[in-house]
Amino acid sequence: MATTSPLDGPQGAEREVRFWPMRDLAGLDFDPLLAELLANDPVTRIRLPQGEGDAWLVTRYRDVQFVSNDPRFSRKAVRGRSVTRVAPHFIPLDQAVNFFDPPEHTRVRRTVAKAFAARRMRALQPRVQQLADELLDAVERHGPPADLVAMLHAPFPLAALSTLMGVPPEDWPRIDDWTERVLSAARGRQDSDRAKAEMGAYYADLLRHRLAEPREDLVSTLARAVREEQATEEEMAATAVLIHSSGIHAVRNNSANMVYALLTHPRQLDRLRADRSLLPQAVEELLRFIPHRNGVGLSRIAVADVEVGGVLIREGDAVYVSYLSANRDPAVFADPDALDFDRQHNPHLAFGHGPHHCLGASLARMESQMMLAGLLDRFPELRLAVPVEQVRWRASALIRGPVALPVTW
Ligand code: FLV
Ligand code: FLV
Repeated sequence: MATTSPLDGPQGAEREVRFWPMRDLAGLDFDPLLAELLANDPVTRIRLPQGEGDAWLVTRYRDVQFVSNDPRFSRKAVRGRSVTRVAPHFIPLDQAVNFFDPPEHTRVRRTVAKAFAARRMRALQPRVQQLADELLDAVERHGPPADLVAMLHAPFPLAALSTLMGVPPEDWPRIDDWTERVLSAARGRQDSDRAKAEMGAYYADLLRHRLAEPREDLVSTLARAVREEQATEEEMAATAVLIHSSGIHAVRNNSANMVYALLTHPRQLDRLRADRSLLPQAVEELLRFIPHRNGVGLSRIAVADVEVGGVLIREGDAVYVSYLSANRDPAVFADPDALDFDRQHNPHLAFGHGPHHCLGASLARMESQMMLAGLLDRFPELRLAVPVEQVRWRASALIRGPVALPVTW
């Protein structure tokens, strides 16, 4: 009797390709296509609105971990290839750390890894707390209603990252403008590419200044790596652009999403108010639960034939993983669609997995905890100032978040 294996099914080009059109979703709704694929078609072919050709999309937790941690899936091989994607342009510059593979990746990442270690973040805590306190003071002085995006979520990570990098306050508005243009699917390729190039040139210049006159900041750390020939100026400028813009944009939107999620899940909010020691695990659960982005981010290219979840992926194929769907996989998370601050087992992948795992995870956690703690302490009656349907969400966004978050107390 012949045995059948999953590999006997239709492979590669013979498989149906699903078009994923990237419609704006309401609130923090989970993308219905991701939910369906996770349940029924965990390794599938997709086509996104921009770029060329098709790609694989991997949605289950185990398979996502496997692909993001296996050297046969290359980021370097994506450079210069017009892989099907959500944004018209590539977010990173070619020489940024997320476009390298080990061992080169290890060399580039090592230049900054120590500066982002949990221990260093704890040393930075008082300064970052002061930035948060100043913004929260201003919210109190302003009085209700107030827009938390404008008054807290947007300025806080801009100030925190810029202080860490060593970018002077007079340049923050330019950094802010470049960040919004680089991390957008809606501006068009030319404008986003120009913003990315301008921000890269800004950092190349700042690196030269710090090479001449080092200070106690991250740009000086990057400049030292150039001087000691651990990395090139182009690699360090591109990596600075990635760290700065991603760090601002992800925390800005995700922390607003966290507050929105709390204000629309009153039982969990009450639970947290009643037991403030839950805050760290509440932040982890919010990271798991919130669908951080639309679609998928940066792909990888298979550099050999590899079987994933019983499907043969061919050398040269582009592969995406979804950390969002992995975070809702019922094989790992009981009742995955529930926001539950008492969840005991929460190995979420909100910061990715493998060698490219988010460098700024400790800083992001610290910033999110500070913002939520400050809001809970100061505004015990915090609530939305408008009906929930009137909260407006970023259109054609890569990273999801509210345009404004009007609250009262
Ligand atoms: O840094 C990356 C990133 C950040 C983020 O907030 C969302 C993402 O989808 C990504 C990504 O896909 C790749 C990155 O390097
Ligand atoms: O959203 C994306 C993104 C965010 C980011 O902070 C860094 C990135 O490299 C990316 C990316 O490559 C693709 C995205 O859609």
